[in-house]
Amino acid sequence: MDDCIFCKIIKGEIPSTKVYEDDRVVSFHDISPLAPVHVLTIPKKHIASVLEIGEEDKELIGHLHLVLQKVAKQMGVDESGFRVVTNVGVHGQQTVQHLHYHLLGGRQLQWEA
Ligand code: D5M
Repeated sequence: MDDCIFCKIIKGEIPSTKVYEDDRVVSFHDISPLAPVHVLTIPKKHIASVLEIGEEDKELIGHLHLVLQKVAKQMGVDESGFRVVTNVGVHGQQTVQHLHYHLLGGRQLQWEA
């Protein structure tokens, strides 16, 4: 997607601080961190949101979850705990239309829906 900011990050057209990358997934620091650890993990395939995940993406999404595990360990929050969030649509306050999972941790989180 030409005008997708996360596709541009994948292509290296926009700088990011990557913490993990493989052939299918990339993880990088959120530009506006809400917690001491705030990493975004995205599929390299452009999928707009959870609503757009297809049957053909099941293996990719499973792999992405294993990457979330790796990133949590790498960032040192696996023992203390963390949160994984993916926002969808207007009420979900999704601002970037490329599927992304926020990994938040490094402090006690509160639940505010
Ligand atoms: O979250 C979108 C998130 O994407 C939000 O927390 C800011 C982050 N963001 C936006 N642009 C960048 C760049 N260039 N680098 C890193 N992080 C970025 P949402 O769930 O859609 O509200």
